[in-house]
Amino acid sequence: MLSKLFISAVVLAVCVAERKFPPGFKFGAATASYQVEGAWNVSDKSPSIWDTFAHENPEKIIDGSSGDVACDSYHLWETDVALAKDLGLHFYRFSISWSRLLPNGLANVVSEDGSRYYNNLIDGLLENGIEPVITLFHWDLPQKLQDLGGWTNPEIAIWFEDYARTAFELYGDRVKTWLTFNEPIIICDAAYEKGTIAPGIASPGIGNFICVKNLMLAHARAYRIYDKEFRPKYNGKVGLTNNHVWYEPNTPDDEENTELARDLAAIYAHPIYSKSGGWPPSVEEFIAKKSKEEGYPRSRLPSFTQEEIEFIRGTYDYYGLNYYTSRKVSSGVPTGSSISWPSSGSPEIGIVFSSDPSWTAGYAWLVSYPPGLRKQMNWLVKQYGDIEIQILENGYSTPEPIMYDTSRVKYYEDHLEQVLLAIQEDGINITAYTAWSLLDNYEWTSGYTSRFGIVSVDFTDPMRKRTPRASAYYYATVIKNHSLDFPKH
Ligand code: GBH
Repeated sequence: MLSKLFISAVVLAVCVAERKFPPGFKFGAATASYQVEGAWNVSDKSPSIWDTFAHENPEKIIDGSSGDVACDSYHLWETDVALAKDLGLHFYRFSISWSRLLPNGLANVVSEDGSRYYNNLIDGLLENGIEPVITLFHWDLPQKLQDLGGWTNPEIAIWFEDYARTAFELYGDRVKTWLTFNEPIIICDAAYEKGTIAPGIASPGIGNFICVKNLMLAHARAYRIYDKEFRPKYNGKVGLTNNHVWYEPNTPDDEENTELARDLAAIYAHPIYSKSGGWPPSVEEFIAKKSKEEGYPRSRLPSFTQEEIEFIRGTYDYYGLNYYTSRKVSSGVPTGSSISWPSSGSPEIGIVFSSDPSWTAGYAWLVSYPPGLRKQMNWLVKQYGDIEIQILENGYSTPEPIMYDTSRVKYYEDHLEQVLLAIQEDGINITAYTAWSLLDNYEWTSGYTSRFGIVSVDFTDPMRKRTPRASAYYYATVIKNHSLDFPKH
């Protein structure tokens, strides 16, 4: 009798649990300072490289716009908190504008206005039962530091450490999840490839590699001061989030290049997450050989000292993953659009990217291939072992501000299904999922022409009216049921 009961209970649990998320799994949504805050010159805030870039190069932004006002979240943050609460979000991921908090870039002056703004936002979230998750750097470097070389000046690791310490001191008592960097691949690779995004410097194969070395050291410094000075009293987690495009070979002949493309993207992960530390060996070898052939006296990829390798290795409490799209890899010389990312290929490796006919074309670069998310996570676990993965961005855009956004609902459902498969079938330790974005916002060089929000924003309205879309209701229902299965009405 008892065993019969037990068996039916198990059967029932399996059926019911099928599309249920594990207890404690967290759902959130994300934004970034330059994309939502506006108030670009309020009080003592100094300009960031995106203020400069958008103001000086309107022709490089599809609609010639800037983030001067954006969603005006600097003034309307309470509305954002209320929306997050209505959605039932467990956490809200936002970023600090470095030049709003430290107008001088360096940590000698902390802006009263800036520190009050983030204090209010953090307290407002906590009062509503929403965890604040903070990104320290989501691309808006203080212009003053760019004038000194930005990410190509090795001193930036120290500037960043001081900035991070300021933020940990101010907010560490209430903020338990920190990201040092959002998508280093965009900060270094995309930024230096063609000069089409801030800071607008084209230095492919050189600037990007200097940038990643300094960025790795900056990350490690921030992590280590957290470890030493803040973890004992605050006990939070520090990591960063990488954007991965899942690559698949076009033909069996493209297998080797495809793995090299994955490794090349992992120069932003390997120094931190691998057991050995340092650059991925395949990449180190490949760039050294190429540099030699090109007549350089040394590799274009700067080396680390053994001390640096050890200083960076292991500086993480979780793996942050931003996943949007996938590409097929074949040999060839990339050409094509200068403002799209992922671009048409990798000139470094000599490969071109394409989509697969079976993958769903979305708006611009955003081809939807949900299994790519699961495959990417399996690849990461194979590389770095049994790491905790937090999905810190995933989302879909449309060119029009439609409210009944069925394509976005489908994108979310299909990707969440892959998250469940990765947890249930592959046993991957995924603890969080984040929708990009809570709001329509300033989509970098696409300006306001690409809408990622589950909540729409009317950019013609001085009050920037926010209206939840169908996808917001869908996401709220998933969160409430903690499952992809729920009664439909
Ligand atoms: C993420 O980037 C970012 O974290 C977020 O800020 C962004 O809004 C979101 O995803 C959606 O794009 O000027 O050539 O880079 C993902 C990578 C970066 C791809 C911006 C599209 C615009 C073209 N995206 N990029 S480009």
